[in-house]
Amino acid sequence: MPLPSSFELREGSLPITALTRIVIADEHEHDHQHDQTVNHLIGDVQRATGIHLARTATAAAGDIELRLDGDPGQLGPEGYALDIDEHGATVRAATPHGVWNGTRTLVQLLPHTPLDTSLPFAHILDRPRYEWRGVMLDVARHFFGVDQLLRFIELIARCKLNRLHLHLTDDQGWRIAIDGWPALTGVGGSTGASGSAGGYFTRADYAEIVAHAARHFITVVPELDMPGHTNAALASIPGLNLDGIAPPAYTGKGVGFSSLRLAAPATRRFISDVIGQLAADTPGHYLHIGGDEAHATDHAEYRQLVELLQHEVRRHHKQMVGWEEIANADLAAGSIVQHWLQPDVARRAPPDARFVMSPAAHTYLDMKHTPQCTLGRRWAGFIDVDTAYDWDPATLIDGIGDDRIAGVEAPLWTEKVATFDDVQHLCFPRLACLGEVGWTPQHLRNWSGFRPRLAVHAERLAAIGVPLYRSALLD
Ligand code: TNX
Repeated sequence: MPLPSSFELREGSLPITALTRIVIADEHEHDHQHDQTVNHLIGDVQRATGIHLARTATAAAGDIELRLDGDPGQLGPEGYALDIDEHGATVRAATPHGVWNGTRTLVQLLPHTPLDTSLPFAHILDRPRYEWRGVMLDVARHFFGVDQLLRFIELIARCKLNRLHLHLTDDQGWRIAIDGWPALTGVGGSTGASGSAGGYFTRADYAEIVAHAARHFITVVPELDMPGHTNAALASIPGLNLDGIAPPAYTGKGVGFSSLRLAAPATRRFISDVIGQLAADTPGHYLHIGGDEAHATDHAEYRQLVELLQHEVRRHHKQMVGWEEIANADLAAGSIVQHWLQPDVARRAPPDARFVMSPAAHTYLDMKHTPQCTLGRRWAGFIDVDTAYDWDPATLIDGIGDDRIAGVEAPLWTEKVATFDDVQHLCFPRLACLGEVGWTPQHLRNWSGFRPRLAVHAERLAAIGVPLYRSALLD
């Protein structure tokens, strides 16, 4: 999970014993990322088998070798080859990320039963369909803290997802401390949807999340939603309002009533400061500026504001990402448009823009699985695991095929999601469906082949205590 792009399983198996070692060549011993992958693998094998593997620099028969000498042309930045036979197991990739992906596959091949600690003979050559395989968590409507985010990162990594999009601000809350603007978190961070407690990340918290994500080869994509969805900022800073009067906090679940205004005295400095700090604190290439549902923003001013945001993002050498409505503005080359609802709006993007596909009817994790579910909403339809799986990103927008698609992402909006148990119930196992949509070639995917593999994946999640959704489709 997800299904590799090519593989062969053969008769026979390689025993993993207390004598098996993990081999990394001396010259890579100081590669920090590679080193973290080894430590992860040691921990995972120990959890699955009870055996603690030692590490060494020279391979002997039966060892597990991690090699960085893969062919970049064949494997790309994330691909790997995994060979398991009577001589041992070898993961070969061109990058540390590829080795990581290969070890994730290796761990899945362990039977996860205490009496059997062998790896089946296999030859796998694997690389993802898309470079962007993401999940979005809305920490603005309901706040979730650092510990919950660290756990979330570990769970999404199991689906070979590699982007964590954090929706950090909205009408109901502002969740990231910004130097020089203490009211953003002092006021805007103190509220949440439905009267929930609120909360926010300090810069150190954010750094901790980003670092944990990096250990799992996940890039954090932070979103500051502007110019709409800004009531929490407007309520914190009177100077963001034309009349200089801060509106009251908002704790409902409506959208489309708030807006930044170019003519308000603090707007330009605010935009420059919040983007500047987030760009400095974010090692990934992307900053998401929101841009959705700006129903309270005049059309011409919307374009000006998005273009100003784009200017700031580019000044800090980041790539701008925005919801599909940004296609109404004049987008620079390389912008990423996140499609969610209206293909006709998304396709206004210029020919050099690329797309992240988040079709609400297949990827919105705040939708109910079935009419019987108490948790979740209905507006985009019911999304059980088959619906989350059975769609092709290349058929959503006329004329937009894989050459223009960066990848896929599933958003979890949290107007009505109050606890981390609820987050997990809505995300799992649906995120495993998304993981395969983003990874596996379309012609190898079909629901009937996926179903039994998803059932095993769900059992493994349940075994580590994830309060996941039990779909009747997997019975
Ligand atoms: C639409 S999707 C929104 C969010 C809501 C969500 C609720 C998008 C870009 N905007 O503000 O939370 O619907 O499902």
